[in-house]
Order: sequence, then structure tokens, then C-alpha cells
Amino acid sequence: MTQNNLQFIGIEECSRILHAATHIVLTTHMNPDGDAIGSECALYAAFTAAGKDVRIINCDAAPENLTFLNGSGQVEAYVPAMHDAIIAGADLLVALDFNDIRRVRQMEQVFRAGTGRKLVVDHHLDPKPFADFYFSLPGASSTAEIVYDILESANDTLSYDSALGLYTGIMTDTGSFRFDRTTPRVHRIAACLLEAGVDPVTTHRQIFDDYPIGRTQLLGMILAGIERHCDGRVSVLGVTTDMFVQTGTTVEDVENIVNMGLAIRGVEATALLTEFDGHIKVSFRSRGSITVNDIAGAFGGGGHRLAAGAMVEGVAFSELKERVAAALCAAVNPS
Ligand SMILES: [Mn+2]
Repeated sequence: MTQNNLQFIGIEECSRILHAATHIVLTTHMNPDGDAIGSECALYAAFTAAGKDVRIINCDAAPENLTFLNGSGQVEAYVPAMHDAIIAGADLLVALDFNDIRRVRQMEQVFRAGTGRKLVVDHHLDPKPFADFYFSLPGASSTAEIVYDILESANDTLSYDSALGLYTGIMTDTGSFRFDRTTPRVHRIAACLLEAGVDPVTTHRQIFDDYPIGRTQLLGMILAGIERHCDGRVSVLGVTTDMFVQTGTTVEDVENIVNMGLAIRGVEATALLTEFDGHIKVSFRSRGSITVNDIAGAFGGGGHRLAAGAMVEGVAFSELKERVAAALCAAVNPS
């Protein structure tokens, strides 16, 4: 099926493409999250077991709270001199958990130049042209759910290492099984992953309850500065570089904090602005009355209906905060 000239494929063809490859490079988006790293680790375990040469090359290193994943030690942060030849020589490049090549930042050129087949496996809306094949399921809870389907369709026994990565991806992208695409099927898959040996208590603790003190101090600063707009229907949170310096934290420590903006009675939509590396990341969340992927699109980004984001450069932090608040207010309160 083609749409906007993109080649959309189903699970059988996706599996055929994966199984036909011998030298595979897996990659994912900047600031990788549990779904990104978990999906990579799951595929890494399955395909190395099948005798393939697999490398995980990302534009950013794995966050510290995901280094317990078996396979996360294989995640390599992109260095041109080390990795350009490997990417150029791969017969398959797999883009996991993103659908816009700008999301790999400094790896964009080498990815585009690669002569291997390029396959997107993803669950975000509005894929952009840069790959040969798109296995795109915007209704899926997570990329890990899609990877589960791929591995299951091969009828191989799911290894513990794969199961741990998939559980991590599904759990983190569903906000610990509470976001809107937490379907009966998601719980059935989770059950299979527990049967494969995953310990849900330890896994959740390793990801969410093992932060350095600075993260909690940063959270305090962010929450102290919360703004409410249009009669409390919109909230906006902000993190500046200065706050990272004061608490000894990094952008990794902001993961999931945006959801706290929605935890307030009456709030329908929220945004979190994060200033780092000379740009500002804006994360949008909606409780359901409005969709935020189009709002993120107006700022040059995209994502899901209820969770989306954008990277903005060249706008002052306070000005962008006002613009974001205005865009959310206009959406919840259309004139
Ligand atoms: Mn995801």
C-alpha cells in the first residue's frame, strides 16, 4: 500500500525483510526512552541468536536507568569515524520508534546515504519520507508491542532478554499501563512477557524508583514554577539549563515529568518546555478533549494524538512558553 508515496507493509513482509538481512543496524530517536532502547534490545537478542550481525547505533547514549537491560551494553553512541563504515555496509537499517529522520540529528546524513534497505518500525502518526518500507501502526501502545508481534510471528521462543526489553517498552510507553492505548491485548502481551521470566516489581523499580536525589530536587523546582492558563484548563511547566546545573541533572531526568501537568483537576492539556543543548524541547500531553499532535506540528514536531513533541530553536524560553500556552488555550477554548 502506498500513501504519500510511502511504502506501507504488513507484518509478513516486515518479517521477511528482517529475516533476509545479515548485517543489521538498529537505530532510534534522540534522547531515547524505554520504548526505544527496549525495542532495540529485544530485536538485538532475537537476531543475534539467529546468527545475524547486529549493531545498535544511536545518536545519543542510553539513559542510566535503562542500563539494567540486557543488550543495553551494546548501545553505541554515534561516532562518525567508528560507525560510518558500519552503517554504509549494513544491508538493513531499522528505524525504531520514530518516523521523521530529523529525530536522529547528527546521524541523518549517514542514514540517508546508506545503501542498505531502510525499514521503519514505529507507532507515531504522519510518517515522513526517508525509508524504503514502513511497518507503521499508530494504534499500537508502543513500538515494543509491534516488535512483540514480529518476534511472535516467527514462532521462536521469546528469550528472557527480548521479553525484558519488550516489557520495558510497553510499560514505559503506556505510563505503567494507564494511557489510552492500554488494551486487553497489551495486558495479554504483558502476561506472556512475565511468563518469559520478567519480574514486574524489579523492572518498575529499576526504571522509576532508583533516581539520584537531584532528580527529585529538579522535580520540586519544576512543580514550584507551574503556570495555569485559561481558567485552569491548561498548565505549562518549564525546565531551564540553569535548573539542570543547580541540581546536577540532565535532560534524561525530565522523562515522564510532563505527565504531572495533567495530574491537576480541571487541566485538559499541558506542555513541558525543556531547555538544553541550545534548543528547547516542547512536550505536549492531552487528557483527551483535544489532540496535540497538530499543535506540536505547528511548532515543527509531531507525535501521537494525546502525546506529542517538538524541538524549537531561535526563540527565547519565556516567549516560547507564552506561545505554547496560547496555542493550547486556543485548542481547548476555540472561539
Ligand atoms: Mn514509543
